[in-house]
Amino acid sequence: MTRRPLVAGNWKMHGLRASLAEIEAMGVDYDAALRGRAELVVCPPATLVALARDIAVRAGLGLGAQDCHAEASGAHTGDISAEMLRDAGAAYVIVGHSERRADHGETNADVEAKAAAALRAGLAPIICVGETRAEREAGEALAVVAAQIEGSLPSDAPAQIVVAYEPVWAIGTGLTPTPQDVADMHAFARARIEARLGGGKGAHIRILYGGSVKPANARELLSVPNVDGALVGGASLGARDFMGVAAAY
Ligand code: G2H
Repeated sequence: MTRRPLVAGNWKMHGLRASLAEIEAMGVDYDAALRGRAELVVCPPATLVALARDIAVRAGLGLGAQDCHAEASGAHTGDISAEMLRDAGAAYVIVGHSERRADHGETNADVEAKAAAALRAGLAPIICVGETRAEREAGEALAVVAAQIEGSLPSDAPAQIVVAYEPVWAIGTGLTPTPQDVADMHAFARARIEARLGGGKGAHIRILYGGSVKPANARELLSVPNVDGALVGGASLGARDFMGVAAAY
């Protein structure tokens, strides 16, 4: 089964207008050869999505956002809908990132509703799952990820959705699981995705690894079976490191 690798940059709450220069710089290195091997997507803060649209189009980069509301519009002060993000130029939206699950109390049901909203708006959701350090140490990592996949993926989701496995203890810490641990979890996740969606979709859905991915470890992590790309945080803020990760392909 051929799945086109996807490297997505999650800028989190970083980036001012001056940061658009980094997206311009990514475009320079994202030449036809690399484009033929992997898809690159940048997910800046919502304030920059519309401003990045033309740059991304010129560079052949995909554009995404980091969260959306579950409804298309309404009295929800401060929130942004998937329709608005689509209108601004996004094609992807991250949902269920562990920082949103922790900081905003988002449940699997919330994440599923956001993913469904993204799909209705024509966006591909990047649905994040992953266990905490305490859960891993308690031997619960597989059960936690299974429950997140079961609860966070809309049961009728198409194969265009993306799933990102991000062990919480590896995020922004410089720690990473062993390649064998990643291989085991991704194979498990693919089986659970198929169990949730059926119809052979599990074999088509890209499963990204996320958590302290950087140029120095990208080749090792991205060559693991069932790893179809990376969700990159800190190392996606600058063109040099982000392209250094993409160079693994
Ligand atoms: C995990 C990742 C991006 P970082 O959150 O989603 O961040 O690469 O900084 O660990």
